Amino acid sequence: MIDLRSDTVTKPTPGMLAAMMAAAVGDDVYAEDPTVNELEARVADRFGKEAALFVPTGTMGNQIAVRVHCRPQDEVLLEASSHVYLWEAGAPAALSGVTVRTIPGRYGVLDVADLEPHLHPDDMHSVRSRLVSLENTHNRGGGVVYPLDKTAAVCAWARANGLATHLDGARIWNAEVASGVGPREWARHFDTLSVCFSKGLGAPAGSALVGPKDLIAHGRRVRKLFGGAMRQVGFLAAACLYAMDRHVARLADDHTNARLLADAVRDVPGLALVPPQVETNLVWAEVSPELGTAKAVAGRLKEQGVLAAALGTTVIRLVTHLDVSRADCERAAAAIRGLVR
Ligand code: TLP
Repeated sequence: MIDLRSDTVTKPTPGMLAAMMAAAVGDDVYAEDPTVNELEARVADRFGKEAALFVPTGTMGNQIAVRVHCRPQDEVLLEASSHVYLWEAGAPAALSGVTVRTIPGRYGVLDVADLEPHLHPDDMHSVRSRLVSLENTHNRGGGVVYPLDKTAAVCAWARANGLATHLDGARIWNAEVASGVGPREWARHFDTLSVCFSKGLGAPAGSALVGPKDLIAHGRRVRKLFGGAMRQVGFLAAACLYAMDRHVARLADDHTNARLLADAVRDVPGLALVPPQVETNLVWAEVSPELGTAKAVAGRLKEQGVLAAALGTTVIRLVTHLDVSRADCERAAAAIRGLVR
């Protein structure tokens, strides 16, 4: 099976497993795991921030950020299809007593003009606008790189209005490779960012929340509260370090392979790429009724040995990653073209 459901499905490479086996570990709740400590220091430095916190998942990284930036009765402004809202199980309300204002964007991207009308006045009747959360690359937006000038403009607007800023950077590595813009240049606009080692970088688990020392110290207490304080977790941190050192540049191959899949999608009447251009490793396609439901299309691809994700009734997603080769993607492209009866 060629598994294109997500870049989360990868298995550790032999080199990564060897690094995990060789990791020095200790109890991270005592801050005594040397490999976790090294990862936190290295990831903070990479993104030009003071501190970082190792967390099991991207969801936890994002939700710790919501918790440290906001108090109950506060509101987060975010794009309507952002992961923080769409795929984190209602966590801002459930875990932090925070409401979310979802604002439709263009493939996940918001401009200042989209946000401006949603800033609440400082009035006891109103929810308090507190945090702007962006996502780069934007998953449901089709893997688009959030343009740097728009990132800068939105974050400057937020700061000028007393709002904190957070980036869901689960796939910031893909944005770096696709844009040529480095990690510090992306990160410097935000107070905090979360990054995932378990997506395109291929680690089995692990994310980090990165930001100023005081917020990360607060985040450490929240991580305990959320049940994410782990013990000898250097085995996972070793995989993350290995991934960060060796698996970033190769994302360019995933992007090339995704474009190959996109070309096949373009050849199928009844499938429409959304957005029409593929910038990174995510290929989203709208399925028209003449071809059937998304589930039916995924089912037909599966018969040909290709796993696609049916995410909704009319949309499928194909994701390239470390565990699919060029040859696999060529086979998958042939299966996609085979959808034309
Ligand atoms: N995304 C997963 C699913 O949850 C949809 C996927 O297969 O793409 N931010 C972004 C932008 C993400 O895409 C994801 C995972 C997360 C955060 C959450 O990461 P985890 O799964 O580690 O909690």
